[in-house]
Amino acid sequence: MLDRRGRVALVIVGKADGIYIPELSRSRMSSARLRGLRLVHTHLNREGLSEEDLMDMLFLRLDAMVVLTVTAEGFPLQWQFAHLLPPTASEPYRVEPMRAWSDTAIDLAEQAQALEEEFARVVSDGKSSSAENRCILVSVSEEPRSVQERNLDELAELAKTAGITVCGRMIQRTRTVQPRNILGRGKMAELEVQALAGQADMLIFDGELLPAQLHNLADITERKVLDRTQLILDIFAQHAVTRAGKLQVELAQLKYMLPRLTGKNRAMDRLMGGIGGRGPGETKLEIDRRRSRERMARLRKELDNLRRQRSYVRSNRSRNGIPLAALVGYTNAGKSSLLNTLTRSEVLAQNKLFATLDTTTRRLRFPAEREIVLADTVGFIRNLPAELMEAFQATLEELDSADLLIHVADASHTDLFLQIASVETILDTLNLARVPRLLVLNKWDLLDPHVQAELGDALPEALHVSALKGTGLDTLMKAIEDKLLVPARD
Ligand SMILES: Nc1nc2c(ncn2[C@@H]2O[C@H](COP(=O)(O)OP(=O)(O)OP(=O)(O)O)[C@@H](O)[C@H]2O)c(=O)[nH]1
Ligand SMILES: [Mg+2]
Repeated sequence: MLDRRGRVALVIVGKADGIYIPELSRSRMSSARLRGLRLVHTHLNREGLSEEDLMDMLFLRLDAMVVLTVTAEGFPLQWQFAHLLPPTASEPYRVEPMRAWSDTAIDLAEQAQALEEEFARVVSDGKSSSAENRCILVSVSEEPRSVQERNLDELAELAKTAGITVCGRMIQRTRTVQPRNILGRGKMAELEVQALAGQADMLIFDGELLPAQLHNLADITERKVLDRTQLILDIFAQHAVTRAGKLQVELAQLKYMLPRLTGKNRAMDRLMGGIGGRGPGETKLEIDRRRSRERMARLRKELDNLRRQRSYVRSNRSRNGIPLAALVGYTNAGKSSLLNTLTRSEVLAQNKLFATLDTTTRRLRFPAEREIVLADTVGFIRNLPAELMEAFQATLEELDSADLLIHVADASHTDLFLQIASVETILDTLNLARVPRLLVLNKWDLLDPHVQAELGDALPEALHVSALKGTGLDTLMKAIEDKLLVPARD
């Protein structure tokens, strides 16, 4: 490896069929820069640059990849080089023709310099600022393409919520997802090219990567690799407000990290930090496994204490005989908005996923001096990561004592039925199927009349409201009253 001044930076001794390149310093890495190193190596046959060589150049962002071929006696024969091209070019790199070994009238350092200036110009022309996180979304699965597309739509929403700009997608459909290498090297190279073109510093995989998959990805690419679970955890970490919320998220993050903390791989440092190294509480995510376990035990204990306090509050309330209705539903369905509209409150409601993490309760008054307690809860999402499910068990336990679940769904969402089904599945897993339930189709204001009619037919028992416009609330109040207050009235 030679640096720009032609000094030897590293000597690597390999075998006839390959060399192992150690992890290189990342000091120069930014989307506008090359590595500042070129790799000059020999091929013991007469073949020029191989596919493998080009991929190494790509993954390591080398200034250039140079090969020298030799005769059977070991004398120099020909040489060839390749270099990356700026993101605006139609191809990721250029492979120059073979030259006689004595033809050295090319200044590779000068050329790398020029190329880097070109990179910098393209980057500053693009809308990306250096502080911004940019990602490529990746789906590798056995599901049909349409399902993968839909999953990536949701992943894109999650990325947006986490403050990450999506600049590309890649979908790979396979018969079986490999437990060690989620993508073949060829596909990885394609992904790297896309990332280069989009100046993405992050690759976000849909679903949950197995520890081995994550390690192997980190071995190949220098970009940050995340999966859906980590992304969701990161959003939760950003949004957690209360002590309990923060503890729960930290516990979930540790649970996710623990099996992945195995590698000696230096690349793991890069993976474990989450987006921009955000982690809640006191935890440094690089801490070792033993300390993680201790910390988890302490978190569990503290959460238990909080839970006991809460159940005390709960039993107090039930003694007063005030019924409890809980708003549940898919994230972003409009639960908080509905709580605000019904109770004239100002709970945070945002067009973001998981705006609400902590349960908030408000009194909701009915005519004739009657009232109930209305609770806003954390939103659900399909394939809720197991770590979160467990961590949020405590919050969701509140639902246990609910007398009524008001299932709020976003009627304007293309995945309405899927979202309703996911929520029902989650309620089942939480053993809440027995609690009386109302289905409320929210955002009714956004629908065309013919869609309204269709939905009316498809879900005849559902109520139609707009939390934003305040329509349908009388009917909803009446339905709540019927379910909760009528039996007591005589
Ligand atoms: N057009 C329209 N938009 C709505 C309606 N209700 C809520 N929204 C919007 O939908 C977005 C999400 O609303 P929230 O109330 O935060 O949803 P949530 O279910 O509490 O979401 P999380 O707490 O993030 O799970 C916000 O941008 C609201 O303004 C409605 O009836 N009509
Ligand atoms: Mg909310």
